[in-house]
Amino acid sequence: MTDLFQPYQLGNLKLANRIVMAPLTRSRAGAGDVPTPLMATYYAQRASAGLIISEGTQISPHGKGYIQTPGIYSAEQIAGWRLVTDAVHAAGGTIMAQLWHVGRISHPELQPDGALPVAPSAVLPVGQVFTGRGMVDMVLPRALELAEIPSIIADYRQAAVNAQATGFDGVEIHAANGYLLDQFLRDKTNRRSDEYGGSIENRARLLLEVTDAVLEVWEKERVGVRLSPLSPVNDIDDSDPEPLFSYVAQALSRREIGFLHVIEGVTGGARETGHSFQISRLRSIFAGTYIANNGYTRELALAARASNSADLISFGKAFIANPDLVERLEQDAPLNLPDPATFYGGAEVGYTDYPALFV
Ligand code: 8OZ
Repeated sequence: MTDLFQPYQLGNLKLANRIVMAPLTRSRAGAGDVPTPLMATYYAQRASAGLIISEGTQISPHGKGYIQTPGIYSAEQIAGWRLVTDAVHAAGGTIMAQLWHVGRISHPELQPDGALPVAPSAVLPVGQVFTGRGMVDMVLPRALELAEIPSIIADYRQAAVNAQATGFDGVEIHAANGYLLDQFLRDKTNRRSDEYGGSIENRARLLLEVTDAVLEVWEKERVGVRLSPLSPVNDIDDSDPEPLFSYVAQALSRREIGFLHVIEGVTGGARETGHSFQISRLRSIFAGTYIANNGYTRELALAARASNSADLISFGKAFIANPDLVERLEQDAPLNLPDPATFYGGAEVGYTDYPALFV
């Protein structure tokens, strides 16, 4: 008998099952990047997940890299998120906020006053962003001054305070997918020569200082970190990821944070990367709850529990198309297929209109 559909105790939070809704950018926030009542409906529809991680929510205006992503720094945004957390809780669910700063994965047209995106170093990302007038090339970012770093950490801390004020059940720090914290971790994007660059300890410093700042706000079981050690998305790479991410997992384990949420492979793509670093090593290094992500099927999730290679399993695209994913997996019912054309932007279509089986 699998325990995939049984409750799981995460610190003092009782999750209804071991299935997690992964963070999913949907670009449907309203003016001022404020969460809307429609977003509350969408999340509440998915409240049978043991745990929902919100879509990335930017901690400051500078942390934004896509149109219509929600923020968590203004009073209006906090009020908007309150609709979401209330709706999820009323439906019996648990939801944490994903705290996000995109760093260089942005564009002046998405930044306050047309500013340059910030990054650990002025390294041009190869790729394009959608600005509202179509896809445009990314630009050379501005390297953060050493003196600016405390204000970035303060923004994360304030976002953690705001998440608490908003009724979230915890927070996940987004340190994956080539965004700001990942840009500091990996040496393709971090060329700094101060105490935030160079050695593994130095490159991990910002993530660990951000984590410590968030731990001043939240009890440790309610804090998680998301990593994607071998994912190349957003033009990121590291010359030697195994010692880097082993160090990070160990440092986070020592802080006794609640969970590590790991994208095992290429984000949204292959689980196998051909790299010699076995990501499963992180599971043994990190003492807390391990959430596995990327390309999990019902069979893989059951196998992960049977072998105890993960405590919880998160699903992304399957949750877009199946509000009742947990019930469908439990009954081995067929799944609706997600429509990529409606992943980002728009309104109800492809968002809140995917049918549930039994309602
Ligand atoms: C897809 C589109 C926009 C953002 C990530 C927050 O990769 C994202 C994201 C994904 O983590």
